[in-house]
Amino acid sequence: MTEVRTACPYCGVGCGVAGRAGPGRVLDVKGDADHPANFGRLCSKGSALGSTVGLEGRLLLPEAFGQPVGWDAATALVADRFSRAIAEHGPDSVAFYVSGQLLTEDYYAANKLMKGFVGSGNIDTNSRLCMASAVVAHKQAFGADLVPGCYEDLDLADLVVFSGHNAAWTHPVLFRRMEKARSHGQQWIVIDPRHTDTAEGCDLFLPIAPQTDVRLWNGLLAWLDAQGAVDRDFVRDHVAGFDETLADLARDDQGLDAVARDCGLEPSSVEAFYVAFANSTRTVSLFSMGSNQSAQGVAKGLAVINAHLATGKIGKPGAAPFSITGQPNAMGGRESGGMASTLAAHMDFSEAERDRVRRFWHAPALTEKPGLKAVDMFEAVHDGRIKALWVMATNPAVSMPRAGRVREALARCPFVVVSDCMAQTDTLEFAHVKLPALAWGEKEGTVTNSERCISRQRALFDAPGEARADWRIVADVARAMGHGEAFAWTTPAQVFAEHAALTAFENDGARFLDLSGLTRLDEAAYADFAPAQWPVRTRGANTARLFTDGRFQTPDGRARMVAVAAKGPARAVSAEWPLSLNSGRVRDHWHTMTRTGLAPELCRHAPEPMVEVHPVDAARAGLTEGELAVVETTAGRAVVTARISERQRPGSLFLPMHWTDAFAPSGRCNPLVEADVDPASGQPEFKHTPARVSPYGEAWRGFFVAREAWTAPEGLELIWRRTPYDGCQVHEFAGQGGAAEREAVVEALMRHAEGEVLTMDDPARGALRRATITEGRAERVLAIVEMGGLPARGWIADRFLDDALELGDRIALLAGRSVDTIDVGQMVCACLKVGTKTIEAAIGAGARNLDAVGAATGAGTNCGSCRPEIARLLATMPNEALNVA
Ligand SMILES: Nc1nc2c(c(=O)[nH]1)N[C@H]1C(S)=C(S)[C@@H](COP(=O)(O)OP(=O)(O)OC[C@H]3O[C@@H](n4cnc5c(=O)[nH]c(N)nc54)[C@H](O)[C@@H]3O)O[C@H]1N2
Ligand SMILES: Nc1nc2c(c(=O)[nH]1)N[C@H]1C(S)=C(S)[C@@H](COP(=O)(O)OP(=O)(O)OC[C@H]3O[C@@H](n4cnc5c(=O)[nH]c(N)nc54)[C@H](O)[C@@H]3O)O[C@H]1N2
Ligand code: SF4
Ligand SMILES: [Mo]
Repeated sequence: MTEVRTACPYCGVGCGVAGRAGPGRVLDVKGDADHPANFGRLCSKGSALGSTVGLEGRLLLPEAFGQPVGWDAATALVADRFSRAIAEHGPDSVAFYVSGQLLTEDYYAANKLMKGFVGSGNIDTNSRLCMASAVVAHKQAFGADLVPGCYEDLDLADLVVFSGHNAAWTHPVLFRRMEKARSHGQQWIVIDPRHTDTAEGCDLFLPIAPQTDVRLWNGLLAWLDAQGAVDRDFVRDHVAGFDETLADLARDDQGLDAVARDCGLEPSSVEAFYVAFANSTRTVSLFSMGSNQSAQGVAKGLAVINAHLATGKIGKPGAAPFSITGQPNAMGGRESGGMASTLAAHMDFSEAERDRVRRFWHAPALTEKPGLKAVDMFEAVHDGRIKALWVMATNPAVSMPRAGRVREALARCPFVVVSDCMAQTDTLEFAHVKLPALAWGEKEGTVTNSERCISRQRALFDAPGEARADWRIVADVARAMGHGEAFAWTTPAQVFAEHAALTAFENDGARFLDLSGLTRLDEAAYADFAPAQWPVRTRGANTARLFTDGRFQTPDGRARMVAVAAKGPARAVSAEWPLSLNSGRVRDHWHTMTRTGLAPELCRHAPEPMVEVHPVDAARAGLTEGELAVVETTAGRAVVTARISERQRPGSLFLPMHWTDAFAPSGRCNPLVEADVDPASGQPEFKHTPARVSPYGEAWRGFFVAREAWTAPEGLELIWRRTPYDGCQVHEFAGQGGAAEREAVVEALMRHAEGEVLTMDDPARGALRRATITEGRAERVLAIVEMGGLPARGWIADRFLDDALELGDRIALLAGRSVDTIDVGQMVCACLKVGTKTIEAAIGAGARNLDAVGAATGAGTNCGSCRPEIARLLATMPNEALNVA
């Protein structure tokens, strides 16, 4: 097994991965010790990559209208239907919806085809849901979409402000880097309506009222000015718009009390934030989805940037406003022009820029204008303006706001093409043509991470079935549409070289995105390419920080401060919809679970969809911990488990975004989220929709363990969700009916059961138990109860790994776990598979701090994203002076 160095396909940290692949697609991964993003570390998701590379569930053949077809036929069909729509209805009648999980080469090919050869701007990416507001803020402030800082700044900073960023869960490896800096005195301030794991050990937590960040940051700017904490020299030499911005602020009361009141915070906390910001030269303000995913996302970004510009905390070691990217290649998409609102290579739609790109591409039909942004694009699909849509590497039926309406749009669209690696996603249900794409570990290309660092993804396995690289699928269709010469690449290195050449084309230093040093990478150099941060103006160059000389990409070289007004959320809460529905990520899942749902170890920490509710709101609604709750908004409804938590802000609910039809049909978040967008960026307000919550009122509950994934029995109104385990699937469900409904469930789930059937019923508790055993192996286990508890799932699920069940275990399948096993409890450390009970036992046995728990159990010693949770368990220990640092 030879070692291949590649990059992780999950988050925008962009960790280097060293993988050894063996026969049967066995894969061993570790962190690449030389990669500048992670220096050898990986988080739980990266560490579990080996569990996600099997061929189970893969789409391996092209399909058209439900039938497998060859690539030639599939390519010809797509080309023909797109060409016909363009001929009959014009170029704007077609669209591509793409993704930050494509490689830069894929993005480049798709963008070139749509904007240069189809002649429409209608290519947009799921980065519209993610980074669009930061992009617009960067362009307004810096003159282009430029990320000033780098990860080293996170090591060097004295103060890190997390503004709507749950780094402990979403960028775990960077979080570990900051934990190290923290042990040398770095301070953390967390601004988030929820007390996240990132907030767990911070110096100051600001539980901000939803959508009031602009007020808080504007208040900071006014306060800095009043205190004389502005860097006058920096502003004089490098910034425009300072006086106008300050004058604009003066129209409101920016006093601490007024700001604190509007943000729902204590004046003393607001002041502590302001003082810390003023006193620390080396400050990094990380802003993420709590900032971008807002109808005022651009203003939130600008308000952060304004404070940094006014104090000169930019372009210096340890000082930057830092928009952190979510997806592995959100940055590459922005660079290549994958957003409808940019043209290509950081050029837009001015006459001169269009002319330059037209000449470079020899484009016959360069688009004259930007295209439709994601939400508008799906509206245009819904009302019939778009006749042909090609979705690549994203799952909009799950991840778009108003997902119910997006599904309607997809169902109405005359021609839908979906390129994906998996055979079943919620979006593929609507595809007329399904195109099998190479997955991570099979594809070759480049990605750019949050710190502008370009890294190679390299193949570890041969291409399975008929799957092909996304760039090649696009290029083949382009050729079939008659654009042979412009799409004649035969390798990804050629595509990359062309992309690099476009960034360098007629670039006299005016455009910071400049890959001049990479235009001549030949196949061998591309194969060996080592990570580099752009601009890369000469071969081997690396640019860690931008703006170190105080020059920005504006005509006069000055950064712009832009006055931004504080506003409320797009929709106010009301008596009918009194709560603010927030949404986002859990620690171990990735988006729509098409990959992390394959790794049982990643399904333990948050096994099923839930809503987090503050105890006050729960009491008001009559909700009990662990019962099912109905969450409703004007857009839709979900039924999920109630998790009652002090860490939630009163008046707010939190629903994870991840669950899909495949795992929890009634637990999907996005049918509930309204599509209110920022007017400039088009990014939806995923973090706030007025909502209400109430008990579902289940009459009984049950679970069903089987070797395969089952869907809910037809014709019954069950709340159904599925959690993968090693060797089996655990299905949880509940109903509102009586004994007849329970009997019907037993009938449906035990139908055609073979082998020995064990039965144990307890009519007094409405309890029904069934287990089937074939040749000594557990095949199905069913437990239903009207009153009282259900047996622990973990032990039963583990029995599906046994080849010959012992007598005692057979009985215990029905009755619950046998006496001599220890239930490990809820999974805390996904990397080393350590549960709460094991950790509590270690604490009970004398482990008094994080390191001691790690030494005793292994928990928290790999990626560390569970360390805040272990710290919380430690903190529940009585009467001891604990050291959790
Ligand atoms: N485990 C995991 N990691 C991931 C991903 C994943 O799916 N799973 N996805 C990746 C992607 S694509 C992205 S974009 C990133 C996202 O990374 P993050 O932005 O860290 O993740 P989120 O959970 O979406 O949201 C962050 C926080 O914003 C808070 N928030 C909500 N409203 C407000 C508000 O009005 N003001 C403030 N200040 N905060 C608010 C939420 O409570 C939440 O804690 O994660 C990346 N990493
Ligand atoms: N409520 C709510 N909704 C949200 C968010 C939120 O915070 N709250 N966050 C938003 C954000 S920030 C994001 S980034 C989006 C993410 O949302 P999506 O992009 O819809 O989520 P994924 O599950 O990552 O979808 C990627 C799809 O591409 C497939 N795939 C993976 N690799 C490849 C490849 O190489 N080629 C091809 N062709 N296919 C591939 C996967 O199997 C999967 O089906 O969700 C957004 N939606
Ligand atoms: S932090 Fe985790 S998910 Fe993100 S790139 Fe690194 S290993 Fe992958
Ligand atoms: Mo994202």
